[in-house]
Amino acid sequence: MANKINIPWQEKPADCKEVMWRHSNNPIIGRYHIPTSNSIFNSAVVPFEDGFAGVFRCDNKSVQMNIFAGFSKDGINWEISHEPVVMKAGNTEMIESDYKYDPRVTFIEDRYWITWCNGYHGPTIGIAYTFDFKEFFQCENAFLPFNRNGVLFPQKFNGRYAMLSRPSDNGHTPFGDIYISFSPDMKYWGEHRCVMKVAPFDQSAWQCTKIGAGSVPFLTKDGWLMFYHGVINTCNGFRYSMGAAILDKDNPAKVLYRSKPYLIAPAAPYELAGDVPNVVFPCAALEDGEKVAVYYGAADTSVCMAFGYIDEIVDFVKNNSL
Ligand code: BMA
Repeated sequence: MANKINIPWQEKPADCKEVMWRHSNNPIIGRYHIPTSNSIFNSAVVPFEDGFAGVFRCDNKSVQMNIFAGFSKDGINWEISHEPVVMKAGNTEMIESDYKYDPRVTFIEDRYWITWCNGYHGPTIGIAYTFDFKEFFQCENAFLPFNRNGVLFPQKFNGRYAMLSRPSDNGHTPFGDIYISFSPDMKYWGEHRCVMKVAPFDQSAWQCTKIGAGSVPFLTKDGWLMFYHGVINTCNGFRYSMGAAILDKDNPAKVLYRSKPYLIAPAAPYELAGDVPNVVFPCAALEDGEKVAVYYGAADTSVCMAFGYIDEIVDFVKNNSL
C-alpha cells in the first residue's frame, strides 16, 4: 500500500534472544470481550481508513462458532460487534452456513475479501467481500468439503485470484498439506497444486502432522512471506506452533525457504492453558515494509500478538530453512 501505515508495535525486550517476541499485554483480546463470547481467537485484521478493521472468531456460550466485525484505532484496543456478521447474497444465492470460523481478511484491488471455514456438510472454504465491514456479500464456497485454512493472496497472478488451502477431513484432521488454487472470478476454482507438505519427523517435528496457511502473504525482497501453523501429535494431543515460509514472487506455488525451527511455539501461560491447550495459530499480519505484527489465536481462547523485523525474519527463515 502506498501510504506507510502505523502498525501496532512494541520494541524487542532487551533480554529477548528470539527473532520474534510477544506483546507484553497478551492476550490483547480476552475470551469474554463481548457479552456472549466463550472465547475469541483465530481472528484477522487489516488496515482500514485511519485505523484497523477485523473479522473475529467469537464462539458463544453455547459454543457455536461465528464471525464478528470489529474496529480499532490502534490495532490493540478493539470494539467488536455484539452481533455476528450477516451475509447478503454476493455472486450466489447459496449462502447456507452451519457455522463460520477461523476468518482471514485480504484486500484485493477495491475491496476486502473474507475467507473462513464454512460449515456446509462439513468444513469447507467460505468467501465473502465487504467494502466497509458493515455489509458483507457471500460468494460461492471455494471448494468441496472438507477443507480449512483458506488464505487469499493480495494480488492476482496472470489475472487470476490465488488461494492457499488445506484439504482435510470432517474431524480433528490428523494430516494436512498446503495447496494453492486459482480462480478467474472468485466463483470457479481450479489448477490445484501442492505447495508444501508436512516435514519429516526427524527433521522438524513441530510441523510433522499437519500444516496450514496462516496470515495473508506479503511481499518482501525475497518473495512472499507467509506465517503458517505446524502441528505435532504428542502423547497429550495436538500442539500448534508458528513458522514462516517464503514463496516465489511470480509463482506462489513454489516454496523458496521454509523455517525448520518454529518462530513461536506454545510457551506463555495463555498459550499453554485454555479451551484447547498448546495452540499458537496465526491468522493475520500487519506490516509497514520494515516491521510486522502478527495476530494469533492462543489456546483457542484469546487473541494475541507477536512482533518482528521483516528482514530479520526473512534472514532467519533463509538461514534455517528445511
Ligand atoms: C483446528 C481449528 C482451529 C483450532 C485448532 C486447534 O482444527 O478448529 O480453529 O484453533 O484446530 O484446536
